[in-house]
Amino acid sequence: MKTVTRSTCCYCGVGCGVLIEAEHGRITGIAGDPDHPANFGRLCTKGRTLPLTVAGTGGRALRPEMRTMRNARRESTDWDSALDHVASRFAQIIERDGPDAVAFYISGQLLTEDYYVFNKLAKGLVRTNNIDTNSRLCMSSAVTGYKKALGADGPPTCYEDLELAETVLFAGSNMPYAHPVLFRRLEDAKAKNPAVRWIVVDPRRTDVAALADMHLAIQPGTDVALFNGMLHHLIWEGLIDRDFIEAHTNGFLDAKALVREYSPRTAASVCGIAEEDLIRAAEWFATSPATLSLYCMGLNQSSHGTDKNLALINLHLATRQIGKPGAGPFSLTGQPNAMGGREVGGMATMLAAHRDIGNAGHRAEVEALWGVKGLSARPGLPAVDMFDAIADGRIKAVWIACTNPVHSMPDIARVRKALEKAEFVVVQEAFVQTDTVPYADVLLPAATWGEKSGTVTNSERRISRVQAAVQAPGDARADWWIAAEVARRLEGRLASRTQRREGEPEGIASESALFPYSSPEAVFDEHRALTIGRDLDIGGLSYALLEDEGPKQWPFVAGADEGLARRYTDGVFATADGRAQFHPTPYLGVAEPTDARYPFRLVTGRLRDQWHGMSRTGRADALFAHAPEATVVMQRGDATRRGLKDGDLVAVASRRGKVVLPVETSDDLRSGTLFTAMHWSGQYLNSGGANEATIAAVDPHSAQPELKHAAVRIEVPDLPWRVVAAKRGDTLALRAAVQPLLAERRYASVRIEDENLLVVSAADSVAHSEWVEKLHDALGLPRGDDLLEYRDPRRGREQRVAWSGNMLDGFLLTGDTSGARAFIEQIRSLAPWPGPRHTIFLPGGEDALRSLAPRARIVCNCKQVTQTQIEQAVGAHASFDDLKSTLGCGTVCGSCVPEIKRLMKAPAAA
Ligand SMILES: Nc1nc2c(c(=O)[nH]1)N[C@H]1C(S)=C(S)[C@@H](COP(=O)(O)OP(=O)(O)OC[C@H]3O[C@@H](n4cnc5c(=O)[nH]c(N)nc54)[C@H](O)[C@@H]3O)O[C@H]1N2
Ligand SMILES: Nc1nc2c(c(=O)[nH]1)N[C@H]1C(S)=C(S)[C@@H](COP(=O)(O)OP(=O)(O)OC[C@H]3O[C@@H](n4cnc5c(=O)[nH]c(N)nc54)[C@H](O)[C@@H]3O)O[C@H]1N2
Ligand code: SF4
Ligand SMILES: [Mo]
Repeated sequence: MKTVTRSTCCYCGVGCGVLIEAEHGRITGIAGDPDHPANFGRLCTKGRTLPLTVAGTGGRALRPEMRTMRNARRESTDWDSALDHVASRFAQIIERDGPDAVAFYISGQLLTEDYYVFNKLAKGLVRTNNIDTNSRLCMSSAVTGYKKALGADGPPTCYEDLELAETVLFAGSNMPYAHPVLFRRLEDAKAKNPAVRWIVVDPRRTDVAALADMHLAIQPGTDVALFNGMLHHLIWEGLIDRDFIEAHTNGFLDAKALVREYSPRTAASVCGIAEEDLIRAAEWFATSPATLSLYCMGLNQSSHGTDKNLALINLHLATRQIGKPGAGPFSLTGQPNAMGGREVGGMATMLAAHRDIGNAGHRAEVEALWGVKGLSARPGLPAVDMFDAIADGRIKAVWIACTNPVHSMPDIARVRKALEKAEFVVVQEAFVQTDTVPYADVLLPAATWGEKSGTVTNSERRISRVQAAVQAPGDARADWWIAAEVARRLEGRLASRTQRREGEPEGIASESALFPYSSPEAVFDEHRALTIGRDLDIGGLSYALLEDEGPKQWPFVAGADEGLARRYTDGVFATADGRAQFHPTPYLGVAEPTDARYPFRLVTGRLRDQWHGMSRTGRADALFAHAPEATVVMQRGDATRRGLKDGDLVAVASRRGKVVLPVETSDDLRSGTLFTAMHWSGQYLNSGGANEATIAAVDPHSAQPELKHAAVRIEVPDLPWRVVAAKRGDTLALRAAVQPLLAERRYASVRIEDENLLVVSAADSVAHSEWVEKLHDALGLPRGDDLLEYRDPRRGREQRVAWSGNMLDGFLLTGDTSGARAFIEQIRSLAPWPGPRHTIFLPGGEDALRSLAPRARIVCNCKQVTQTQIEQAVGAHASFDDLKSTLGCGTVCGSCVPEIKRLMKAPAAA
């Protein structure tokens, strides 16, 4: 029987509604929910391919696993044993070393209910505030920015403002890649009203920068100088709203005094942009009827990310671009439930429902609501400090859930060291092919998208119901359930610390006082109770209401018909005196300036079709077509000056570590800047990717690390020995087989070339023939009749071709690997080899192979349209509508539209 289940996409903070189709317990399809107010039926490439990520159980965590002795292998076990083991190890360590000797590192991808239970477990039961999340790497500067300036966390804006804004400032946000469906709404708004202006502040020329009315290609990290310079100009020209400032804000004079030093000329020169552009941007910002700023990691991931946020909010306050339709500082949330995590207070520095740990009254309120005593007043350790404390032994046990810190934290060498040192590591994961799973002493298998039920809150404070369409495979369980089961056991064991009830045995609490939940709904109801009277009051919400009436924005007080679309429309802010606060924001630069030894600035960010550590998107071969392998993007002139061309291997080295990658030249960067995508990890490379090089410097207010910028140099390693091998088959299984070999070479990279075709490239200073045999076997290349070999020792060349009938099924080349591309194309063509097998090595065979045209890059994933096809059509003067009707590109999900428009705008440059 076919079922359709209403739920949400589990990727980005847009929070699109989806309809999940399932049959016989398997997810078979997906569609955008036409009634969901975030997407009205749209989905992007990632959302559309979600069913592929949960197809099959290969690579899924299916059973609890644990090791009882250090360095032993983990063995499968049953839930009771795993849960008892986790509870008893945690209890032991807490009894021995105190509650702050344990820590929880969780995720903005958990549902609100999961998050709530973890937070209560840490703060209410263990009584440690050592619970932090990957939102520390993501949203924490936005949180401190909002709280300091407006008095409360959460954006004042809503999605409708995307349609109502007349000037849109994108600051450190690559929306076409990171928030695609919201970008569709902006595209539509601009198409309807061409007077709408887009200003983009980004050191790279992204697709939106290329399409914008103005691109301020600032030097990385200089945003504060830019915003200060803009404010200086507006004050000087009298383009600020004095009445509003007078009536509704504090601190303007301090901010004014500070920006005195930032004349447009000074600021523009710090930023490396034209003074006229800065002035024009300021005037557009101030004089537009409605200016909306959309900002993301380019502001937050900085050692002064809070100041970047505050400097931008200063501009909004000074010009009254806030609290009215189409205007305001809109922090785009990254993860699907970063907001929900903030609501339940699931971080080291906050308490439930936007309460503060340091506030005794707030602690007492939470104690009363939870029925506990003695919440810890000591702030917990934020992510970077938490891993440092694990490394130096202050924290002995850590429970990691729904995040992959050995990939995503800055300076991962430090994280690896910490996890090696830890006495006890629990990893709660849905997929096993990640860089963190090997460190688990206990692996707890989690249910994932399509299998979970609860709620999430998207970027516009809108709460949606998430529903399970199928049962989780194997023994995988919902995250809230796992946390609550351990909590119940821990409650029994820690009962001596609290008040063990008369006659109650030590061990599992038969009737849990603190964790009595039988469903996520019970958890939600408790969370709701904690919000009543707070700024995020959701007293009027329930599962039933969300299911009957659809997603709702908070606040949504009891008896309300609707949530609040826009906050602060009356000019009353959430501060004690109701006034917003200006902050003087001096420009402080980046944590690690470039110098003669490390002359390049490494910038990191996202690809269109991949999600973080790729544990999910990496399961959908189709998502590799847009960017099939890890590269480092280098400005063309910088590359030429060093004699580098596309494909040359370089080491991007910082003071902390390095990553070897092929060069990809580009005109979209300024000289001195490099870019690499954050997604690639030890699952694809011989290193852990970008974060081998990044720096763990953090913002003093938000503790958010500067993941965007590190000073690096380019080394050209001498790696003359090359291997390229490929195999057709289940790429997930092939990847699992070759991954353990990658770290053995000085360069190794896995690319997914096509559906069911995996390619491994490696390089080293000398030949490693045993490794070649290991690779041969890991790829499952044949050894008998179906292998054809050609050796030319004089030219140091070896070629192995695997056959399946008269088709090429794989190959392995060492020495001269220049023929690899031709072999790949032959496999991709799915054409039988026209002659006897051995002719493939004869001159005629080589010619036949060489004549195969290399595949061009796919721009449109849905219709498989290549860049070459689009460029040819553009060359023949096709309009956008022509392209749509002839090639079909851009007609389905629209994720490719910005790139197509860009190719049309500047065919030569692109
Ligand atoms: N496809 C895809 N979408 C995603 C995600 C994903 O993994 N893949 N992840 C989600 C998550 S969790 C997040 S947090 C968001 C992130 O969404 P974004 O923040 O929009 O994405 P990033 O690519 O990390 O960074 C945005 C831009 O910041 C620029 N930048 C770098 N340094 C600076 C600077 O100093 N100043 C300014 N102004 N700009 C700078 C980069 O060049 C980059 O283009 O995306 C969400 N959506
Ligand atoms: N250099 C650099 N580093 C960065 C960034 C950057 O821009 N540059 N961005 C940072 C940002 S903004 C973010 S948000 C982080 C993201 O970094 P991570 O949090 O490490 O990202 P994910 O790979 O999404 O990790 C989520 C994990 O949860 C697993 N999972 C999936 N579903 C479930 C489930 O239902 N339950 C459980 N328990 N597990 C599940 C997935 O398999 C995956 O391994 O990366 C940060 N790191
Ligand atoms: S924009 Fe794409 S990734 Fe984000 S929620 Fe919507 S479908 Fe998912
Ligand atoms: Mo994020």
